[in-house]
Amino acid sequence: MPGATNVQNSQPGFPYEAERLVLMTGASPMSDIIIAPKTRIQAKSDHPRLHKVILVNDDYTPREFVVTVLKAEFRMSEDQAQRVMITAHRRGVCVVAVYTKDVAEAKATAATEAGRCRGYPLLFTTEPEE
Ligand code: TYC
Repeated sequence: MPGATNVQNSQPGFPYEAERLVLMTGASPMSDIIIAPKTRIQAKSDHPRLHKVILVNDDYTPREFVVTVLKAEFRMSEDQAQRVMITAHRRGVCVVAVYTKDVAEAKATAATEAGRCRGYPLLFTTEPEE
């Protein structure tokens, strides 16, 4: 189209926002008006947000079982697992580790399931890091 302006940015994923962008391009007014919707294209980040796995305290799961699950599912040493368990026990929650979203969710589910298999209400949750 003669005189038209290309509103697409050549960089893929470039964050682009327009209220209502009107480009007048030629003699016939109606057909040459381009209205771009208000849009924001979010670039896929090179560093996707990491997600925390959080251990939640309860009154029933034995301490030693919590330690066993932490060692098995999160590859912690006895000492690390003891510290994380006792922090959750005292404060209510403790961050266990951070992973990509998929890995964090899979590990939290597997660790919660390990408790459930034994009839314990042991709970691991996930949340995105700031
Ligand atoms: N509070 C539990 C008890 O006294 C032990 C425990 C610690 C359970 C941490 C869960 O996330 C937890 N047996």
